[in-house]
Amino acid sequence: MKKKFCALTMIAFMAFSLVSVGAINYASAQAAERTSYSTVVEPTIDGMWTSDDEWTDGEVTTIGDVVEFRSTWDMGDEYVMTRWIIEFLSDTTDDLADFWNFCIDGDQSGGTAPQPGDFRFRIAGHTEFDWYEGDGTGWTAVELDETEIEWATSLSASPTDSTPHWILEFQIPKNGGTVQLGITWNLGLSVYDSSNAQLGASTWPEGSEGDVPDSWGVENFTMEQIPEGLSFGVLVLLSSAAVVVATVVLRKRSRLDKSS
Ligand SMILES: [Ca+2]
Ligand SMILES: [Ca+2]
Ligand SMILES: [Ca+2]
Repeated sequence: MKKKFCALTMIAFMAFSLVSVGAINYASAQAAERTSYSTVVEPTIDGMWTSDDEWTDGEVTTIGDVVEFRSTWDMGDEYVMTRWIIEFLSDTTDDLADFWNFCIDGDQSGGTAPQPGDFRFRIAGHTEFDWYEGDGTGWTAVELDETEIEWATSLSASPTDSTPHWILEFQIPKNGGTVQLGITWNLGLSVYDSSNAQLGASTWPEGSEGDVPDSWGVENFTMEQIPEGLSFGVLVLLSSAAVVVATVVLRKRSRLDKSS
């Protein structure tokens, strides 16, 4: 009788684990995708919200309450352009060791290490800019034409947060310039505030690693402009719901793991 009970418990546990793993994968896959909508207001790349409506055409993606970023895309004069604003809400201090890392896997080939054709740019101290390309095992610094990217940072207030914080704006051609970055990207973002070292680097997708393309998220793009209903509040609610689902499942799993 005891054996039968144990077997039934084991089967129930395995079934629940399968459901739980499925739920976690679903939740994290949802959290690791975003969409770039068509540009409505072409931004001025000056490292700040130049006008109140400058970035209301981009879907908001968050890293906790630390970072908010948006992107749009359009057919530029020569190339397909993507334009970005990344607001590092919790970094209000100018430190040499602060950094922004932006990793691009333009053919969505993934991998456990950066591959040739994967690119990363890194801005250290909000002023030093470097390009890197994957070499199959890590990142190698490469000289790319400086016109490849237009970027600017500033420590300024914005409609997102009236406390001055670091803001990065940039625009890159996706299918032109000195490298072909690719049209649909997997990407990884990490930012670091050296005045808040205990927080570590904040990454999108959360928990991703800059050196592991398999852990990066997907950026879809659409010809559509951002739907009016897709407001900031809706996005926050959706992402909060995903976190709650993942947390509940993880908690249930860990309780079961402990009891098994
Ligand atoms: Ca601007
Ligand atoms: Ca800082
Ligand atoms: Ca790749």
